[in-house]
Amino acid sequence: MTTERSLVLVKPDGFRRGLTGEVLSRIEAKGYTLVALDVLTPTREALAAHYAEHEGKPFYEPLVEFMSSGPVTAVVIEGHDSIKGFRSLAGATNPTEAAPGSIRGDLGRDWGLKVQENIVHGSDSPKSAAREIAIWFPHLGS
Ligand code: IDP
Ligand code: MG
Repeated sequence: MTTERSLVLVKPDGFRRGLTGEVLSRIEAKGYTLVALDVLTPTREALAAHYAEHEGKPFYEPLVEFMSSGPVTAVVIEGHDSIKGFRSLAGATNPTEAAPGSIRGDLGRDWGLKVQENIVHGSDSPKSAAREIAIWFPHLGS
């Protein structure tokens, strides 16, 4: 059996709305293991590294503003195919289109803002996961 790690963030909207436990519960109910967990308000520097691929896009500044607006819960999860599995639990980026049953589909909505507040982040590939885990949990070797 191979294991795989993914970096999950419960974003500031999820924290403010009291949905952190609900997200963690869905991760555990799915069968993934929690490897590390931290509650913190992200710095703009950490977010610039985390979201480097989006620099220059129209939603980039609103995204960094939103993500630094309050506490997030950063989590490393583990399990076979957990990167794809968590993306499936999370649902589509746009919460209006995210399927019911998914975190974003069940718990998220469009608030008419410049950035989609969609409750969670999940790594999109093994390469992204290794890069992101090093940003949020530098003590964890990948
Ligand atoms: P993902 O979180 O589903 O992987 P990405 O394309 O990596 O989506 O975008 C990162 C985050 O930026 C999204 O989760 C969402 O909060 C925000 N975002 C992405 N695309 C848009 C957009 O077109 N308008 C507003 N916000 C967006
Ligand atoms: Mg992404």
